[in-house]
Amino acid sequence: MSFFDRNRKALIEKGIDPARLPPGQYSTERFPVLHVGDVPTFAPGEWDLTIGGLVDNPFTITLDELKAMPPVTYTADIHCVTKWTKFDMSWTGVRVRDLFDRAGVQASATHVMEVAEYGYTTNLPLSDITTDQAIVAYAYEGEDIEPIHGGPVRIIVPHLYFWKSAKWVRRLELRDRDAPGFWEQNGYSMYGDPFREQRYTNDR
Ligand SMILES: Nc1nc2c(c(=O)[nH]1)N[C@H]1C(S)=C(S)[C@@H](COP(=O)(O)O)O[C@H]1N2
Ligand SMILES: [Mo]
Repeated sequence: MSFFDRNRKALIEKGIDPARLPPGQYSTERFPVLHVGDVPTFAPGEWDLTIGGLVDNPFTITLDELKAMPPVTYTADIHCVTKWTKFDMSWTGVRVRDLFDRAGVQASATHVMEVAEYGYTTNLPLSDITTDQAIVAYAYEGEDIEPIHGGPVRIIVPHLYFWKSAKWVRRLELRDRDAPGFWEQNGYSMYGDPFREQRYTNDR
């Protein structure tokens, strides 16, 4: 039996529905750290987030202002394209769609580019970042997100592979067409649905 088969079997023994594990993934209790480049440090008050592009009222929000908005907390399973899945991760933040409502999204907007510190980018359809669970997250398991995991603030879009959740996010840009972000320019899927195993550019 392969490592993956044993891992799936262990889930059943633990009473976890193995259907929660997407094809080609294994479950881990660890929280791996994955990113390109250095971990940025932000002085208190330095981090902010801009909502821009095809919106009527672009604005920039500080961490204090973000934390003053109505928060949501939920648990979700996170799937990384490097094949790890971690179940029941608890995230707290503000719905991206609440920020977009304040900005007034123009009718022509169809896609969003997440832009992070040091220029990491990732693209997704507008409808995927305006779900109930798509948040600008500032807490993990009730604590501030550690810098290595994207703190002070990262995106969480749990239904897509984790590279679609930018750490150290600084800008959300509304656009009228799709364009590849960092990993998407380097061979990864424009969409990235774990349950359809859309890892690479031509996976359908
Ligand atoms: N800014 C930034 N965000 C990023 C990345 C990155 O390199 N830079 N890597 C992505 C990838 S590939 C993954 S799997 C997750 C990893 O998040 P973690 O380190 O908290 O597990 O962050 C995503 N967000
Ligand atoms: Mo990843």
